[in-house]
Amino acid sequence: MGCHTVLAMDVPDGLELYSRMCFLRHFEERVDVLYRRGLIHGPAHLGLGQEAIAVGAASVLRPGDCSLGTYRGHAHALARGAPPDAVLAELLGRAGGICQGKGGSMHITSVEHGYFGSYAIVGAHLPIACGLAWAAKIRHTGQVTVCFFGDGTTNIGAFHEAVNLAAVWQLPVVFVCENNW
Ligand SMILES: Cc1ncc(C[n+]2csc(CCOP(=O)(O)OP(=O)(O)O)c2C)c(N)n1
Repeated sequence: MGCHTVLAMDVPDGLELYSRMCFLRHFEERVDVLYRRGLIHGPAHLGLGQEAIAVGAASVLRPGDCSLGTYRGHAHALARGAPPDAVLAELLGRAGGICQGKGGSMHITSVEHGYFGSYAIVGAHLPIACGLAWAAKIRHTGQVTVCFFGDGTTNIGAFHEAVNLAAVWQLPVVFVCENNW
């Protein structure tokens, strides 16, 4: 798929984007309430204040494109179209959760929606993003991979290896640093 196709795609208007951001904000606020009540199994890392990154990036991704996030990944999964009830069920450890209740907050994944996972290990997903991008390149699929990471990732070896590989192999991957410091 050529660059012109991306530019011609139907990007939602500002009101729609704002509405999606508000949804993510309310979702995270409700998760916070549930966590404080002791109903969430394991940790729950919220993305409060980072909604625009998830919504903005997802708004220009096509259905076949790939994205990956950190353990702070609820919004990224939802922004790609993962069903909110299944994400919430996952946080509650229920069998109907998006990972059958076995992954929890830090491992929200929905390959079906192009979201190739949230990763608890800082920096672990950057080489995986390179792998997805490499597969797209050698198969000439035109898919783009977007990999979100926190600023704390930049002192991890895998970060340096991944960005170097991406540059040397000219991979169709975009690394997005969410600096919430
Ligand atoms: C390889 C590895 N080392 C250490 C940790 C422990 N750890 C969990 S969160 C975190 C800080 C990450 O900061 P940042 O990437 O800026 O993300 P933020 O939580 O601020 O969104 C660390 C060091 C980890 N999960 N993985």
